[in-house]
Amino acid sequence: PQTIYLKDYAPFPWLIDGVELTFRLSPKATRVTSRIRFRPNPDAPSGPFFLNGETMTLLSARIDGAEVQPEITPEGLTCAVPDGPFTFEAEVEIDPEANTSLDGLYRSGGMYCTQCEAQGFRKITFYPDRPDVMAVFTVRVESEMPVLLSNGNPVDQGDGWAEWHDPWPKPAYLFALVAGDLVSVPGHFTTRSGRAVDLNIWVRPGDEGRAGWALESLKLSMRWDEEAYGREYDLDVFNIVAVDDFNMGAMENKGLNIFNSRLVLASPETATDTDFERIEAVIAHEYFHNWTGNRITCRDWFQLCLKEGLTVFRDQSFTSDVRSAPVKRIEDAILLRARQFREDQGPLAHPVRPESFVEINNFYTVTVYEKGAEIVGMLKRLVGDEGYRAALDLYFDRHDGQAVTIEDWLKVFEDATGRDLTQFARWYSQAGTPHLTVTDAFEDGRYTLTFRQETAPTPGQTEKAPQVIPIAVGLLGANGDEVVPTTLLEMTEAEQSFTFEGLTGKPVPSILRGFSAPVEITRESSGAEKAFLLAHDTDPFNRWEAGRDLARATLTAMILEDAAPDAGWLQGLGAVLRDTALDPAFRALVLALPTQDEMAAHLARLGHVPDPLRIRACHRALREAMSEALEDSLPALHEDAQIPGEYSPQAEPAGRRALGNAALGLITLRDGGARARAQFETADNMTQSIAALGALLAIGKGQDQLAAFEARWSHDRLVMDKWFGLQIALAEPEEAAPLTERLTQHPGFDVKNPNRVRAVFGSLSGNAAGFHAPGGASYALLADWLIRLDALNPQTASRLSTAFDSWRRYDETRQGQMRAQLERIAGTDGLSRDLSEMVQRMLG
Ligand code: DPP
Ligand code: ZN
Repeated sequence: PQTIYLKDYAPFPWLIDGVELTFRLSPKATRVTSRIRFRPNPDAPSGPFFLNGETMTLLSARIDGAEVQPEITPEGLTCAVPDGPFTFEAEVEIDPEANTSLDGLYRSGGMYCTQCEAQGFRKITFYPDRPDVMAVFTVRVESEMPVLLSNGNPVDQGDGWAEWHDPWPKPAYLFALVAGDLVSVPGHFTTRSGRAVDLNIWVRPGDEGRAGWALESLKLSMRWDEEAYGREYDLDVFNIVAVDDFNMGAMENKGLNIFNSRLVLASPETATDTDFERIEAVIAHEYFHNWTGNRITCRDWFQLCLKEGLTVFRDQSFTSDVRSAPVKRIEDAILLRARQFREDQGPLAHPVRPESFVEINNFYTVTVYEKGAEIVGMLKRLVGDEGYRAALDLYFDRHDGQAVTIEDWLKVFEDATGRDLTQFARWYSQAGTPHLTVTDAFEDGRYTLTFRQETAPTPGQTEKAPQVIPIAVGLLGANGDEVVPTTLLEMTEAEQSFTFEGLTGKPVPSILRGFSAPVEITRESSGAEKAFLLAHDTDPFNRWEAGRDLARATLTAMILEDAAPDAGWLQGLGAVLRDTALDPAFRALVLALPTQDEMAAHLARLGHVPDPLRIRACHRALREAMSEALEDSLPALHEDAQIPGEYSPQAEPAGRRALGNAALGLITLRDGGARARAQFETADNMTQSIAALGALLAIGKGQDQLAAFEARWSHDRLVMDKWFGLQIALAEPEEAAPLTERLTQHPGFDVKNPNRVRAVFGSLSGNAAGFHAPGGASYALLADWLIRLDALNPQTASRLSTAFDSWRRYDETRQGQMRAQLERIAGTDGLSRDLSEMVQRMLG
């Protein structure tokens, strides 16, 4: 397979004045006719006329009405064309039924739908399938299906057909079409300038009762984008369709978002609080793409973070505003560290803007998305709220209707604020997590903090240059008062000191408040200082962070030195838990330990070879110690979460349930499961039900409840994903592989449904001790299924293969076992470009 390089970018030699498409839908033989008006691009060097096109049959082609015979390759067609403007027409046949890749036009549960990002449109018709070619589309759909949708506004419809017109020029990756037996949950929104917009959430008949939350979330997002960014919606309709078989979470097609049904459908009985929050955030995310992604798009796929980093940052800000900002920040930091720092530590590390790829679908990563969002957050911190708003206004003014680059993005910040971002731009080009080492000194009322930054080598990048790191710092006095409020230090050198004058005593520093940069930090400080911050820090993030550091330190000591759990930390934890002035959601986060995988990463960073079974045992022992030490506080926390009346997924009750269920998990370690069984029996919502089931499974009980759960929910795909996933995630180490294998024989297992496959195999690799259980059975099982899945759905196979990316962390035996599986996959005939690129990089 060919490697594509950022440095080779060249514009397409033609512009498109209009695209007309007609679809005659048929399960195995859909006809697509296209009429595309090309004209030479005055800003591009001339070149051959090449249109992407794969897995389709060309029936006929014409240029300006005259039949032509293009040359066809597996990648597309070339053809001689006139010097000036011309019209290209083609008729092709495609087979949606046979399309198990879920990329292009395919069938899901009897409906037709599309997924074109990044390069699915080339499976639909011959076209310059690249984001910098933007065009106005008119689409006619012919089908006996009752609901026929495409992008933009409806033009007209009749029996068996419908026509749509999207007035906004867009790249092909934002094209969408849906045809199915669907019903809508309708709504209305009036934009601030008075445009009336019809909203529809389209679902399968029977699911209407589960779409209300998505609709409310959409309205909330539309209003928020007007208020926070001054961005209004720009069409007469906004449609969202829920689809069961979908590789991604959701897709921002212009005016016709297509969603994985798990991110649309929710009712109290079927979805957890976390599901509700996630739906709200993803609805917002896709909606926000209407401006950041659609109106302004990416010049090429190397610029993916331009739209994704910014749009993630926007959805994070939205969630902070409509829920709790400190809680959201902590949740985002947990995710970033667990997944993005892990990616940075291994063979898949890459810059937020990569410089080459084989398969672009392999770069929809936590680095591009989450670290990309962190970069936007740092920019905002550096230029301030007003500077940020001015830069964004300039971005929308200057680039509306264009396909642009990270350079264009940074330039608007430079022009709007006068700041030079040359060094800052390294955040986009340099891979890896910067590591800060901090020391301090106090003399004569002067307090000095000294930082050293270092980034470990990553594949293809051995030398790292210093980055601009915004470090928010506050100083606390001995009595807990804040003597210096939060101050933003801007680090630009490899080593740099900052001094605070006029202090009466040596302060306690609170460093990297609000997680002001996506870096790791090492500071030799006493447990007493952390305990002090856990009790007193005015910055909620660092208060949580202090507790997290202590938890990690005590776990590390237990693992490496057989130490007893740290009594001081347990005491501090108790004080936080009982502090009713603190948000319950925050307290729940303080109660959560670093995951076993994070502990493995942490030990590896310290130069140890992690033993997953030992980590699991110590993790368990620490939870038992927590259960005992906090015994007096836990029941009240659990009882406070039994909220009478109608269920609400809003932040406040959800936070109480999060804390109550964290308490339940600990109580269950000592009460034999009595409380959890009672909760399972009486639960009237999924949050309570699944938490009780999880608490029981975690102590090796709950088999009856598991059976009852299955009996109740076997008809419901989304709920059954939880059933499949939870038992694998919580299986005993030696049970994980055999249980997973048995569940693949379950009648409800469907290798063609990505949600089900992820529920099963994502949970296997998420069960750290189970995945790494001695003997390597889990490795072999996952590899078997990756090979099988790859033949059907390369994108999902490739994504799941990242379970192996930490293989070099482990002992020789495990390394050998994992490497053997990676090599077995690599040696498989006919492997997809997706999976082969991933295994090659991991073997690297
Ligand atoms: N639909 C995916 C997302 O919104 C890819 N654009 O992130
Ligand atoms: Zn996105």
